[in-house]
Amino acid sequence: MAEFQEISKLSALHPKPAGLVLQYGTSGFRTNAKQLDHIMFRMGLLATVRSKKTKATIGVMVTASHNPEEDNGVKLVDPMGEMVTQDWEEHATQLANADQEDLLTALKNIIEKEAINMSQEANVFVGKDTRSSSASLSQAVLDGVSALGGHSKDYGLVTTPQLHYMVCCQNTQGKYGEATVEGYYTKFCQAFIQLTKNTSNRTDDQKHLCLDGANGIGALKVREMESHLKKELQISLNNDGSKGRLNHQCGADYVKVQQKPPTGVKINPGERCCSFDGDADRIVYYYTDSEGTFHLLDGDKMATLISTFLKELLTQAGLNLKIAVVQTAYANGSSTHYLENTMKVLVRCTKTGVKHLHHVAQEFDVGVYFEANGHGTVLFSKAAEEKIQQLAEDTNVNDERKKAALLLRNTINVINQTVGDAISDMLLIEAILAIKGMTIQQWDTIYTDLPNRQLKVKVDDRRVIDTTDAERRAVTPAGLQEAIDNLVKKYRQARSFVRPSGTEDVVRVYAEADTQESADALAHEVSLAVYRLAGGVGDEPKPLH
Ligand code: 16G
Ligand code: MG
Repeated sequence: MAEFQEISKLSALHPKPAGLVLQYGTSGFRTNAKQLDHIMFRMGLLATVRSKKTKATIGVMVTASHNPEEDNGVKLVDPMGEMVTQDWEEHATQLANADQEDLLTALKNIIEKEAINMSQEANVFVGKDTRSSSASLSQAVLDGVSALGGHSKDYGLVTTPQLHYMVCCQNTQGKYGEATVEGYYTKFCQAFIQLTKNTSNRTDDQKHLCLDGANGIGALKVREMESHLKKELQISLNNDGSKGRLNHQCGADYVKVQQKPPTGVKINPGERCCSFDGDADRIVYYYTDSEGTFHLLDGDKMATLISTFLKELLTQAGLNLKIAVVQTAYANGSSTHYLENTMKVLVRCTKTGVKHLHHVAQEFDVGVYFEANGHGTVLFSKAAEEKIQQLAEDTNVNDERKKAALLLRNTINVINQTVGDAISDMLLIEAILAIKGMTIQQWDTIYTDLPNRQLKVKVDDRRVIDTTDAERRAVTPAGLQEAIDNLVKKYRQARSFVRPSGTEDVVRVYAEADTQESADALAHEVSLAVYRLAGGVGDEPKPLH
């Protein structure tokens, strides 16, 4: 076939370095940008084949999210805007690692296995973040698409969730919104303005938000969006990329892991602040109090605020819909306790990685999912959306139910249901705080986080650690879980688990306990157990204090 000749010719322009093997990580390939040109070309091929298979538009996003500027990566987006189905991750790995001369065979294998009709049209949307390597890498994706005769649309600089949104809009023939950045701003900002319009006497302070854009794409896009907010939200934008380096001592990941404010931002006591990550699919909130103490409001706090708000509205609307919160093992024990025992909402725990949370959330009428690191969104089932819509249009219901239904409808519209979205989450949180007349301090006191610590341990081969029970227990190596259980018993309100990272060559250790000293000590002791029982390399982990 003519296409295949073209591929041979073009793939030679994107050669694979001999011997290089890359694994598909939690959400795609990610490594130093210099090693990724052939991966991008090949993911262009794969997206085209996937588009033929699904008879729908597929997305390819070039980004390495919260990782350093020198890295890059690629995420594939399926027709409804969700992450590519896990069945195809194996195809991605095969294609990525095929030697140059075996590329056509690897591609043909996928085509055969998936029974692809090669005469089917293909359509691929491509986006990129602000990394200096992203321009040529996204061009490599586009080359891959055209090598297989696919159509492509290059959205240029967009956030990851914006690209997910575009794909969903396109494949639902505009029902989800218009597949342009302008359409994105219009949809989400209008919903925000509708939600907040009856919040009487919102002061200027309440309308003001301090934002750390991680020197990335989120900053550019917030600036573009600003006029659509009609001063109902006034954002002072820091780390906008004009001087600082991407994700360097700033951004959601830095703030969450370091548990301190980003550099480059002057924070006034009590002021509401938030940080995006490098591709704007994560957000965390924080403030410093009058004594200068830093308070972090992470994904768990957002899930709690959002689910409380939604549950109250569902009750007021008299709608009997099943709501659940989906978390991972990293969720602070206090948040789980509060949700289950005070809020009486169903909580489910699943493996780390958006794709896992997303799927569990789809099982409910209203599924609120958040990772503690700030990635999350809310999914509404079709039936739930319809019931809310009907009630909002019903002329025979009392004012209270009607008002709740209208708020629910606008809440659905302010949420990007395709994937966690820092911009959309920010608008949702800002709207809820406005509606409830709540300050960030009041939000923070809903429950108190248990002190916690995360550490990394280097081991020879992290695959020796196998986990179960949503990563909360280690099955191998022998004796590790028993050792952890014995250490945990020494502390109060303690919990700890270890898991191999899906994105870095390390084992991650998490511990929480009643005091910071205890959490730190426990995390250190568990690190030592990992080091000794799972083949630690380098120096033994040292105590934190
Ligand atoms: C990826 C995941 C994120 C997860 C993180 C865990 C997506 C879009 N991103 O960044 O959800 O928290 O990996 O990393 O799925 P780790 O396995 O290195 O701890
Ligand atoms: Mg990200």
